[in-house]
Amino acid sequence: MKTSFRIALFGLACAAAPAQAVDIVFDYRYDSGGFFTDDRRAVLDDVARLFSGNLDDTLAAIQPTGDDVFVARIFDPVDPLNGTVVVPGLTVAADEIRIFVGARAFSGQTLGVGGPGFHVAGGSSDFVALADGRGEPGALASPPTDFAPWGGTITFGTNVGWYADDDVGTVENFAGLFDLYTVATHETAHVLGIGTADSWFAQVSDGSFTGAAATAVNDGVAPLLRDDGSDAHFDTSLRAAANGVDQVPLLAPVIPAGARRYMTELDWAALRDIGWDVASLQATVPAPIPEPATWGLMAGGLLLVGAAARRRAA
Ligand SMILES: [Ca+2]
Ligand SMILES: [Ca+2]
Ligand SMILES: [Zn+2]
Repeated sequence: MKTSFRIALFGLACAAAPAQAVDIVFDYRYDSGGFFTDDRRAVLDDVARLFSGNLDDTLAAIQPTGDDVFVARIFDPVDPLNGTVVVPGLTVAADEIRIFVGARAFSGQTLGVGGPGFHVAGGSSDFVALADGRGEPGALASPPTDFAPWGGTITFGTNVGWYADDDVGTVENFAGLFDLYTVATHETAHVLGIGTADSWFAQVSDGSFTGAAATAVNDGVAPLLRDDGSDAHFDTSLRAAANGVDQVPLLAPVIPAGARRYMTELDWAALRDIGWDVASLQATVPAPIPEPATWGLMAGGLLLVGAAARRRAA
């Protein structure tokens, strides 16, 4: 009788936790100013679930043993334009991408700054290759065709008003505020390599991004990049579909107040071009987590199974 109980439990676990490959983890240890209140962390959870649910890559763990050494360094989450810090003793689980977040008052109109971290690895050549490429051979190719970071940094500006949406599947009026979901999604895409990875810059030519998937989505024309010397963003003249609606690409450099923007097909296509295993070009919000009513049903079913098992045992 216990056997049937265990099978029921296993089925429940499968239903509740669909398999996902990449696991984005936001890390708040550098949030010295207390910027990340519960409602803001909930928005970042949505951003993590959006990318975790749509990127199917398998990334090796970085767990140095013996003579192997891994030292992770990041832009300082509370002062990213002026310094870097070492993350003491960081190790990285399989499929994990750890993003350290912070906040500070930027001069001017900066909403956020984001990018991948760095590292120094030493020891066996196998371990160094694993730290550099996490088992993705294209990340070690020349030129690189993939990108497999261990994580990075995002810093949000504190001199603007933020909107923390408790349901990113709906858009309401938040005039005058900046949308945390929009900006956090934009900056996470930078951590994942748009405008930052070698596999991105390997496909930049004459002010355009020449990746095949992005070009196909952009009506066969290599999408134009913002002409500011960084080649890190799409041009604001571009339009691409998000939820079937035309939108400026999320990875354009300007996000107005009061506006929600999603990852468009062009933004996802660019991630695919730089090496990510993107499941869908149409993802805009994360899949819903089970409603409390659903959980109640599941718990009820579980209790019934348990009761049946006990009865039979008796
Ligand atoms: Ca909403
Ligand atoms: Ca990959
Ligand atoms: Zn940007």
